[in-house]
Amino acid sequence: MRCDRLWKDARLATMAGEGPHFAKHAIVEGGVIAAAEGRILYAGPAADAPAFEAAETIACEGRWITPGLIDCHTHLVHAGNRAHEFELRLAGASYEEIARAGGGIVSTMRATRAATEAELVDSALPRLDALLAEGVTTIEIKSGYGLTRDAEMKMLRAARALGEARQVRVRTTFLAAHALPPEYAGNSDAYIDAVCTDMLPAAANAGLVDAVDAFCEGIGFTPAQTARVFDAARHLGLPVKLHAEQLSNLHGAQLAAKAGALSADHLEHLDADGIAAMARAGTVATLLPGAFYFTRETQLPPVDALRAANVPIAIATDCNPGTSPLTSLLLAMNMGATLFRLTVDECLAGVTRNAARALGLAGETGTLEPGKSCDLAIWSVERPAELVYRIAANPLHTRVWRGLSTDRETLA
Ligand code: DI6
Ligand code: FE
Repeated sequence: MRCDRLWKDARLATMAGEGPHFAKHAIVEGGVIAAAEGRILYAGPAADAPAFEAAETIACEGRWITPGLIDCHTHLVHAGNRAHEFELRLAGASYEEIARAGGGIVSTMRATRAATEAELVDSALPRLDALLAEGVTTIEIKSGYGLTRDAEMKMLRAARALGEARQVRVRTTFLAAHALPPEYAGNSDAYIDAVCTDMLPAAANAGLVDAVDAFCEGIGFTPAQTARVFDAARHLGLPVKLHAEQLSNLHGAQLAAKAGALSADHLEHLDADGIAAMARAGTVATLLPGAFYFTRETQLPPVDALRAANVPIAIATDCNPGTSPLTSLLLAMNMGATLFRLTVDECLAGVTRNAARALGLAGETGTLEPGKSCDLAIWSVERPAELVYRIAANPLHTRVWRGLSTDRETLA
């Protein structure tokens, strides 16, 4: 059988199959992967492989191959930074106090509105490159710092442009319901009107929106307002996700699950009813340990209960200037294990198969299976646990996106 490329002498963590995400059947010693036209033809034991005639063969010398990593929750596109607020917090101010005093998300909004699309792309590229250098092949990028129709669309165009500038799959998420812009002070329902009837339809009609998100929180929007945003998304045929139960329990996860959400994210204050609703709907629980760490949160997400209910768990960086200025998905995995007591298997599934599902991409990427995009991360490690165990180390050997090695581009 002919193929374009063949990776041989590899050890595979395919992340495929049912049940425990990283069980024995997902591990292949003496593995090969064959790809043609950017798709996986075969990933499994060399002993069982068809006789491939490859245009190019790559010797992996026993290295481990995982699916390319997926960062399924980021606010990668934004202008400026919030180092000053970090200093205020070190001096004792809380995130909510800073937000209520006109800082927080609104301060990034001002900088983002003032930036051109090209400036947004330029400032996001080093963050994107840091993630790609760790084997990320798919990334979600949210709007939410423009908070006008044009500024939100500018952010989403910048996100799309990042996907052109680098060899990476970008999924955009419309998050205009992130914070109340000052021009609507005291009138949040009118802002939600604008989000639902003007901003979202315009961005969606321009092809800029892959999913719709909101910040359901005391300092964000109410469940009723969130439900209106979800209705508008449904009318446009767009999937939804939600920032839920980060600072308090407004039962956002239940609302999201009832709307068939791809994911509910953060979830420190999630309760049993929320977990049951997510389990019924198949909604992914995206945990964001970088935000937990950076805000010095003490309320842990209910990991044991999520596990018991078989809710799929994803892990993401939440890369944003206010609560998670983090551009390492490997460190997010380490934090997921250290802070949330996730297992190595859960951490790996959280940045591959379950992250794909959180983006509606389960059929496209996230496991090493025939038919999927040939997105690979090839690692110089002895065992996959090293990917989770090390702090600020990067054992990536080669990143492969759609069958093409991109190591020279991203690591040069
Ligand atoms: N939750 C978060 O952690 C980020 N957004 C959200 O809804 C914070 C965004 C920021 O502070 O800039
Ligand atoms: Fe976020």
